[in-house]
Amino acid sequence: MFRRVLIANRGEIAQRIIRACRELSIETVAIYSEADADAIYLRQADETICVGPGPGAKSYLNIPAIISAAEIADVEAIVPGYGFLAENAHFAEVCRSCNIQFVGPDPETIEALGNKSNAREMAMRADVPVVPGSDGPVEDEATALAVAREIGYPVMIKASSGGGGRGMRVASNDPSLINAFHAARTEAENAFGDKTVYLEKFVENPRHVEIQILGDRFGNVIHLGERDCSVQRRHQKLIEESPSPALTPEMRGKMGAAAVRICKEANYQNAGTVEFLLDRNGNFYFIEVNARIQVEHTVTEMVTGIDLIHQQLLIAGGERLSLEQEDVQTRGHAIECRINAEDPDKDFQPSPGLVELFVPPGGPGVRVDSHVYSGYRIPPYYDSMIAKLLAHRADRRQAISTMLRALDEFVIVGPKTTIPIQRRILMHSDFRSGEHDTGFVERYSSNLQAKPKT
Ligand code: MV4
Repeated sequence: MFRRVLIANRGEIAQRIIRACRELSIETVAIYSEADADAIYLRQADETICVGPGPGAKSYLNIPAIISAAEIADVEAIVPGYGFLAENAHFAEVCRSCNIQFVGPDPETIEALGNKSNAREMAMRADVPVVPGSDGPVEDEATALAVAREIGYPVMIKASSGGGGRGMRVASNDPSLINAFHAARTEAENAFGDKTVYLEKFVENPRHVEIQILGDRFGNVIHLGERDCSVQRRHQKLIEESPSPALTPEMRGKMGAAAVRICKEANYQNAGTVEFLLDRNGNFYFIEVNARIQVEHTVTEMVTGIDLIHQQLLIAGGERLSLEQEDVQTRGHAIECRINAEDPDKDFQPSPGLVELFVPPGGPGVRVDSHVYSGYRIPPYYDSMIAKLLAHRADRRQAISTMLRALDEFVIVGPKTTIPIQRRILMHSDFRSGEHDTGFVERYSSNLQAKPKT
């Protein structure tokens, strides 16, 4: 196993990785920006190195500074967490050329899956259901029209280099498709430096269900069940849960097996997530692979009892998976609320600054992953998530009830947070019955706003 690793991240995930390393007796080197000098994870790491000023581009995305820190601190591996450099194939390649183990998939795999059109083709080769659409990229207007006529409107135009909701457009007829095709290409060229797009049939108000995967260096791949992430707003997840209230055991088995097949096709190593859309009729379709640990990995940890960061480190260290598919058993129901420093009544406008008081909930069935403390100042440069609150109970109804209790108990004085809207979502009949889809928050956003005081 590694003796010493560098953590190329900040906030709660840096702390999460340090906790896992401690348990495995791995020394940790934390990096930080000038804006994070008072971060709590710096006290938990064995060594700390400043890599630049506040803005992410100058610090947590600054490859030469991070690699220099890794060389100076003499680490064997770099753990990227999520965001920043976690899915940067070039960074993984630089790590390799410096003889530093990147704790994630190979650069080739990151690259292959980062191209969504290519990932779609890999899925088809692995006999994984994809949304009806183009065979690979669509290079011209005539081909786009021909594909649309074959699969039927509405269609979605997606940037190959997009993902996570960026670079997508819907078209409902020939003229709007011609328009959207050119607009999408221009937008993709500007955003990603790659104007390649592909076409899919548009699935209206799908559910978002994803499968957690682990793959080792010996070709073993297992799945750890699903997470339902249908409660989101503008592609920002607000609540995740496992198991999905929309899956039958039969669908779960099929989706898990499909996710394992595409990961084997991609020679996938380390922890990853295979994302699917689920339609009203119970059909599921592959959309993309996230080649990293995700924010919501904690939900899977709760129901499986498996520490995913331990697994990442063990796999990257060259160990064989100690678990077989049959060893993965889930217990009960877990829900996660992402507590963001945002004002849900002001269009989720970020609300950084001083946290005067921070008293997280506790008690039976509750887990809080957070880097925030009373007196902490939330820097304006990074994403606004300040805590992940999880409830784990025997069934969904009890998990909701424990989550509501924990949300009420949470004291955060200073910034505005998403706690009030999460409370209202958990009280909503569509959520409670498990019938919600990815359109839920936007559809009900007016009902989910705070009641004006009279
Ligand atoms: C779609 C779709 C409907 N039809 N593809 C958005 C994020 C990216 N991962 C894929 N996304 C979608 N792809 C087809 N063919 C609808 C979405 C989508 C969505 C997907 C998952 C979670 C939330 C979403 C919100 C809006 C749209």
